[in-house]
Amino acid sequence: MNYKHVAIIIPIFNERNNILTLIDLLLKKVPGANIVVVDDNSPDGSALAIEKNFGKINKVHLLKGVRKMGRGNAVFRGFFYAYQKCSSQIFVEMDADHSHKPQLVPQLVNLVTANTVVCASRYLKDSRISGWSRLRIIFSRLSNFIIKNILNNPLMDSTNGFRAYPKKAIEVFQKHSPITSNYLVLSETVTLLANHNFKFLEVPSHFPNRTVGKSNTTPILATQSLVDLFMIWWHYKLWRK
Ligand SMILES: Nc1nc2c(ncn2[C@@H]2O[C@H](COP(=O)(O)OP(=O)(O)OP(=O)(O)O)[C@@H](O)[C@H]2O)c(=O)[nH]1
Ligand SMILES: [Mg+2]
Repeated sequence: MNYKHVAIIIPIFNERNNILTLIDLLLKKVPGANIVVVDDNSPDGSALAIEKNFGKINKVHLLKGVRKMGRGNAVFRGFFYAYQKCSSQIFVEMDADHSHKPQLVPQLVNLVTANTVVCASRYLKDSRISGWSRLRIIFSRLSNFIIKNILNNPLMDSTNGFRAYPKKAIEVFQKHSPITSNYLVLSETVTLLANHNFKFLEVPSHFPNRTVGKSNTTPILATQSLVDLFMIWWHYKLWRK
């Protein structure tokens, strides 16, 4: 199968020791797909490593930001680039740290329809998380429970950034810019697309914790997420009613 209609967007910040192996795997598991890596001027030289190793492969694209602007912001830059330059029909977002497995991409892509977004979930019966402390699992489940109830969100896991979107969803993002730009944007896009009558399909996934490189999640970003949740609720649930 050739996946030339697919664009895979990977936001990176200091992922030099993950991104090269991930691109290698994606070139094998999702042949023909455009791979769009969005780097925010990582101090560890991620961009240079990509240029050195994949500079001659025209399916691998590198977008360079000038400073760290958040995962969500990076993914949107990648979506809009792929929409314009690669004529893609299906848009996948995934992390670089190997918590999102490249072999699941074809399954996500094959289930997308014109108005269905397909989301890898860590909280279905056949899902699995490995390498997380009990505290982190409780924190993640609790966050999802709160988000689901406050935003009336249909997903069991709306904080996992491993999804495949149809082209129409990107057109919604172009018309209605999300108001958040970090991790909570994943919950915001669900709310935004649900308001535009999109459906969501969750598929079970295995989520191993990163073993290489450092987490970008900080206590400040976690606190920011609470503020973002309030902003999303205000903007989409209260203000728009
Ligand atoms: N371009 C860009 N990428 C980012 C930014 N923040 C995070 N990322 C990337 O977004 C993805 C998710 O970030 P992680 O650091 O893995 O966050 P996390 O999964 O909550 O944390 P871990 O569990 O420790 O992996 C990774 O590929 C990061 O490199 C950013 O500001 N800009
Ligand atoms: Mg991660």
